[in-house]
Amino acid sequence: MVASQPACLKHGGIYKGDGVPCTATTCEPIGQTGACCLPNGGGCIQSTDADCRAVGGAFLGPGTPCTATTCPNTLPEGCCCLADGTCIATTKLKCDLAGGSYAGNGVPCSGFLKGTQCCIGLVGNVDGDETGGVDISDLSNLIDGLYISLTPFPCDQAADVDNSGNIDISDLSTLIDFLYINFTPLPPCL
Ligand SMILES: [Ca+2]
Ligand SMILES: [Ca+2]
Repeated sequence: MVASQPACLKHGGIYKGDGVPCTATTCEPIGQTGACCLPNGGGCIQSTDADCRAVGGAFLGPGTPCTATTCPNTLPEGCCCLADGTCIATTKLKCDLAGGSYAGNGVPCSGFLKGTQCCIGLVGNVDGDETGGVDISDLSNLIDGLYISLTPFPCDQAADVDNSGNIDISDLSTLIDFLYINFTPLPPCL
């Protein structure tokens, strides 16, 4: 609507300038989402103009879609597990924006991980047995997966015993410490 600047601000509006006419595109609906190109080639998310600017992105306009070619993504991807338990391959930035837990660049979402929260309660059930118990069979499974057969773990989150984001010798020492040395309790699943 056309109004004076004080009248506009009084009603919480955004004053576009003296003499600027109202056309179909003058005023964008406040809070409407559209495509947002993330900085540094981070790809596209759907967000409001304000949220997009808050992360340094470029807002393409309300109602614009994110397609495969809307904004190029040149950043590495890895598995991101969301609060609802679904795991998707995406970038760390997008994962952080979605409040997810990023497993690391290049870490795949295994078939077991995808769509399920495979690590429930505490980490350490490396062999993924249904009881969830942590014992010597989890230790041998971890050694086997790390150094012998290199078989993928049924649940990477559970095998990341120190919650560091990757699976390596420090998970082995953490598990040995828990089972046989200091019995330090294992951390909760991320
Ligand atoms: Ca087990
Ligand atoms: Ca680890």
